[in-house]
Amino acid sequence: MNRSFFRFVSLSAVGLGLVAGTARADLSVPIGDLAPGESVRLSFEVAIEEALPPTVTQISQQVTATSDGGSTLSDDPETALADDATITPLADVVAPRVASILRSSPAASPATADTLGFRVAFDEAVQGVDAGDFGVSGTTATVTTAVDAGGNAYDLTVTGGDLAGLTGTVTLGFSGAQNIRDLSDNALVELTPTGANDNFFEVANNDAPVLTPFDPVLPGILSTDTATAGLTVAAIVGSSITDADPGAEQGIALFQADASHGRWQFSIDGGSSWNTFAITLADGDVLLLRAVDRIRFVPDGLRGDSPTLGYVAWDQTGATAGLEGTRFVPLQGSGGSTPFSMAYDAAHLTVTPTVIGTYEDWLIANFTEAERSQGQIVGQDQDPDGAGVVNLLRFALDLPAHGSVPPPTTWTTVVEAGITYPALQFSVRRLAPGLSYVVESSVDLVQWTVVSTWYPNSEGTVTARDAVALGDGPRRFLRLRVESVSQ
Ligand SMILES: [Ca+2]
Ligand SMILES: [Ca+2]
Ligand SMILES: [Ca+2]
Ligand SMILES: [Ca+2]
Repeated sequence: MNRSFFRFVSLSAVGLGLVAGTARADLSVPIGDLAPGESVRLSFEVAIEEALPPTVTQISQQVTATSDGGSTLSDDPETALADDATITPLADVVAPRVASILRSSPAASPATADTLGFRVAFDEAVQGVDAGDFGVSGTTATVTTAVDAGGNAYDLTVTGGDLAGLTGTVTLGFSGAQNIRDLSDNALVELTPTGANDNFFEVANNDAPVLTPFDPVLPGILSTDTATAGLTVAAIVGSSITDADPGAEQGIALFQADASHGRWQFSIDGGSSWNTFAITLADGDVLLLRAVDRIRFVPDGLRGDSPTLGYVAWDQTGATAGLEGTRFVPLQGSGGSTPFSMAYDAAHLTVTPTVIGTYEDWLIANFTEAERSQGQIVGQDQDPDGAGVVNLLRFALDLPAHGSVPPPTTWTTVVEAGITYPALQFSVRRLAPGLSYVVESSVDLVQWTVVSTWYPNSEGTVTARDAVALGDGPRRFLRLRVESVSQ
């Protein structure tokens, strides 16, 4: 077997004695274990320094192991050397190799560290090693330092970029610009380690976003505002979301978006195209939207509404990155290193009806959302202002919703076929399903008889005459009763 063998041997180290004209040297060169019959070739380059001009003689010896543990030299061992000759080894022609890549700080993966350390070892002394010889993937962090650790090994530090907020895999490799070479200038070509290759970390460095709920109230719209530009998520959440990670992205994960008289839509292309969606808590999944994405409510064109949006904060990290506009099923945990905040918030929108058709619409048009949540204020039989007129009458007779009101009915007379009747005149709603107006008469204020029943009409007023002509019979009383059947 022939083995390449290179070793620097200084003349003094091997005690080469020189005499004029002829030099003999006894070289003791460790060559490892040779089995009997194996051989190894020793090659030296001999520089004759004092000759003019200098001459160089190559000395090459074939050493063959013998059965008694000794060796024989198969080539002529004697070569003439000039006085004061020095011997230098032949150039190293073997490229260096990567011996191993190991995790050094922290020592194991997965990890939660903002700075990662690798130790890269080579099989021989190398030169030209610096941070620029390496690169990492899976992160925008970089190899910032490469420190000689001795033993042909270097300690690399990976830090910066998104690493402090990253949940994912960070893998170390060599950069295309690496120019590592051994001490004889043989370039590092083969980049796969001959030994261990622990060249990656799984990191869970993301800090979940933190949402501080503030019950945002969105700018109100009319029931005819069916093609608005909506709002960006950023405009909805304001400054309610923070994130400990550098350069963190913002977004929301909607878990509730409901409405009674219209539909929610979102756009992930700045409002060029809109997608209708509905989410309720029971769905158990979320719709992911970035800060730049838009949300709008499309009313049914007629009726008022109080639609709401429920959401947690979403930092767009990990497996959810790039999933804006899609359902992420399911929402797997929140807080910790997840992309979702622990806290949730609810945004409220009021759609004011342009035609009041129902008692609910009338409430929306005249009471705040906070007031509408209190039955003692907005109940049909409530009189929150103490004006002697309950809400249902204010609604049915188209009276002001607040404060004192004029008498809701007025006396008049109606002449039919030459006969004059007393009559009640009052306002009615133009459109109010379920609402009716009943005029009743009595002679004793105890027994009441229905005279006529009326419904909302396009005129907005009703003149209801009595059944008995003016001046006939005993004194009579008329009254108006409003009935409401919820729709
Ligand atoms: Ca080499
Ligand atoms: Ca370099
Ligand atoms: Ca972090
Ligand atoms: Ca984060």
